[in-house]
Parts: sequence; structure tokens; C-alpha cells
Amino acid sequence: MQKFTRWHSILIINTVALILLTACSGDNQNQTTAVTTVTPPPRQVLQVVPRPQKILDLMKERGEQDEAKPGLKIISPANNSVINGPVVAVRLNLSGDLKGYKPHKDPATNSGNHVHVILDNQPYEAYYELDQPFELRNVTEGKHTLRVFPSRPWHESYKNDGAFQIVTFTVKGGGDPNKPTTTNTGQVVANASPSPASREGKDVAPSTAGEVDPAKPLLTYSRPKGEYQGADADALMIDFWLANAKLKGDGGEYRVRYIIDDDDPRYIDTWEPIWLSGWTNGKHVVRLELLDKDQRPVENGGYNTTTREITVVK
Ligand SMILES: [Cu+2]
Repeated sequence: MQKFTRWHSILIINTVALILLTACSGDNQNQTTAVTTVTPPPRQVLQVVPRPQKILDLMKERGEQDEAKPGLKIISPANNSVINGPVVAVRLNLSGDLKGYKPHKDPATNSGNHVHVILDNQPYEAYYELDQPFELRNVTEGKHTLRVFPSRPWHESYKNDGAFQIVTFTVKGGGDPNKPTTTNTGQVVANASPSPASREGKDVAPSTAGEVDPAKPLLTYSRPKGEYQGADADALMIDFWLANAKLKGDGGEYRVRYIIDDDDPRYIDTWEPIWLSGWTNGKHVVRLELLDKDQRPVENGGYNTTTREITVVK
């Protein structure tokens, strides 16, 4: 009996040990499973969300400015002009019903009203102090287009008549197309006339104009662009300028299609910005295009279909 009990005890101990071992390995298995599900990047589900509260607050602070009807004129380069050398000085005249709207960078916040300046179909450059020309540097030889429109501190464009302007010009003796596209602003380029260091400007990437007809439907990509960090990456705005075309929801026949990464296409049928939230960390591709009533892309110098890479850092 005593013997039996001893063997019985050993059996119980072994059974308990086995259960514990099983439980432990089971636990390990669970941990392994958990790690495996975290490894692939989280699926991005983008949602159209209302205009963010922080922008509504800014609008309130600005008073009437968002009802302004700013008019821009491109003084330089003049339409169809020839520019000698790779530095193109952009001069604009702002007029119209401004309601206090004035481009200016507030040094405290490093932001403010500004004008979006677009060479060919490159990402826009921000131009703040209109009393000084904005220099496009290292512009390559050949034909170019320049598009401008006024913008708010959060980069939403003014969409009134007269806000958007486009000119075509030609550069003779342009910049070196082999130059890196992102050089520091102190870079001296051939034939560049010396200019004050304080002058706003940018070394631009090599590009030439598309065969764009300014009288035909023209979609100008504006936002999103570049890198978005932290709270700024919560909801990203898609914004564009639309000339010579009306969208379906505005009584016209055109649509704007956008495709983010490999998502299914989505549509914008009224001309206003949208905000999308749910972006995952990392690089994303945003494609924006203008479609006609038959859902076909509207050709105009290649500008009506634009793809940009942006980066989200959370
Ligand atoms: Cu902007």
C-alpha cells in the first residue's frame, strides 16, 4: 500500500510537470503568434473626415479672411517671355477683395498666408513676402509653365475667379540638368546674377513644360506634399486648383479621381478640399487626376494626372 502510494505520488508529480510544461509551451506559442501578427505593417484604412477642429479654430481667428477674393497677376516672368540664364525672378501683384488677406510668414509660428508657385508640374514652392521677388534657381533651358494661386496658412487654396494664373516662358542658357534637385539655398549656379541672401527662392528640379493649353480643363495638384509629422499627420488634406472645368456636383460633368497607394480609386465631385485620416507611418503615393464625363483622363500637357510621394511620420 505504501509502495503503491509512492508510485502514485510520482505519477501525480509527473502529470503535474507535464501539465506545466504543456502550459508553458502553450504560452510560448501564444507569444510567438502575437509577434507574428504584429510583423506585417498595419493595413491602412483611409476615411474622409470633416475639416479638422484646429483649422476651424484658425478660421475663426482670421475673421473675414476666408471670404476674401484675392486676385493674382504674374508680372514676371511675362507670358511668352524669354529669360536669359537659370534664375527666374517671379513677381506677383495681389489685388481684389482681400478682407485682410496678406501673404506673410510669422516668424513666431513659421507659418502664414502664402502663394503656391508651381514650375511645370513640380511640387509647389511657398512664397510669402510678395514685396520681394521669389527666385526659381537652376531652371533648365527650354519652355516652362508657371502657375500661382493664393493659399492659407494650412495650405488650402483660394478658389475664386482670378486667384489662379498661368504663364509660359522660355529659358535660354539654363541651369545644369544634372545638378541634384535638393541642394542648399546657398548654391551658386552658372550665369546666376548675385542676389541678396535673404531673398526667397528655391533650387528647382530639372523639368520643362508640358504641351499645356491654358484655355482647356486643367487640374493643378497642390496638396498633400512632402512630410507630415505628429499631429499634422492625423488628417491630410487633398487640395487642388481646377481651371476651365466644373465637377459633377458643381453642375458640370468632370470628376476628380484619387488613388492612394494601391487602394481602389475614389472620387471628388465638388471642388473643395477633403481631409483623409488613417494614414500609416511611412511613404505613400497620392495620384490625382481629372476625368471627363466618360471617366476618361482629360489630356492637357500631362498635368491632369499627377502622382506625388509623401511621407507620414507618426
Ligand atoms: Cu502652402
